[in-house]
Amino acid sequence: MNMSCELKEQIVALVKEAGKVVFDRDLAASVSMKGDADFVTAVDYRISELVKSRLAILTPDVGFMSEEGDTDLAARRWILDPIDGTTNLVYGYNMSSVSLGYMEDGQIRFGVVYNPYNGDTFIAERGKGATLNGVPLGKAPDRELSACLVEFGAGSTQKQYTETAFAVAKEVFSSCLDLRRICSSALAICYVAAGRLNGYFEREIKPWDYAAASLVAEECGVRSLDWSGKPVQFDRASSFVAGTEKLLAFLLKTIQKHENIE
Ligand code: LIP
Repeated sequence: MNMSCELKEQIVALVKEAGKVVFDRDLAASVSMKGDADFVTAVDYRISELVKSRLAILTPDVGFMSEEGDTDLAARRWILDPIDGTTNLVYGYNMSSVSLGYMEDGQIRFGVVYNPYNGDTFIAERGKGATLNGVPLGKAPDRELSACLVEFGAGSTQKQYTETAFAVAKEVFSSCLDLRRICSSALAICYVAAGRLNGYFEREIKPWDYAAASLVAEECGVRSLDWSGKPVQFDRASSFVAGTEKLLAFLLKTIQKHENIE
């Protein structure tokens, strides 16, 4: 699909409109459980419905995949995380995002990640760079290990990976400047692109967590890989590691030592 400037503007406006739903206190307070330690709120559902219905009008020939129940694997599809950082939303932590990526033939072509709490808007188009709030992001800074801040991703529903995740985290903490847990994967990956963080790892996340953000990162020279070092795919859950060059090599080596991946 050739996206016109007008369509891109409409998509960004839609994501921002959808993000404002987080401020609806009644919807945010309507919380249910999808599983152990796995929250969903009426905000997630409202955003998913809003974005799906508008995209059906704007791009009727494009499929739709969303965290909240849409499993379309069409070659051309939108990939939405209505709220990435739902636990943060439930706890009033003010660190969540709406993440929407457009995929065609196995590649993300366009992506928007929006944090409604501070207005941060990351936009990327394949081959044309990435912006934060309209300002172009250059190449992410390739810091020395001792100067790297790293997002330690460990989903509350993924306790089975505790030993591995914390073994890797312990080593990363010892060698790098510090760890962070902002707990919105999409924002963490965009933060790596913007130099606010330098890397991120997590044993298992879903395509909607990284689809849009991985393009923002790629346009800033940051690769998104699975824990065996292959580029991530967008049709199933995946292990995930992203980082600037020196840090990425260290993260992969550390991960593979603890995972015994050849
Ligand atoms: C969450 C992430 C978080 C990650 C969790 C989970 P949700 O997504 O963004 O950073 O650690 O594994 O996937 O459920 O809030 O959309």
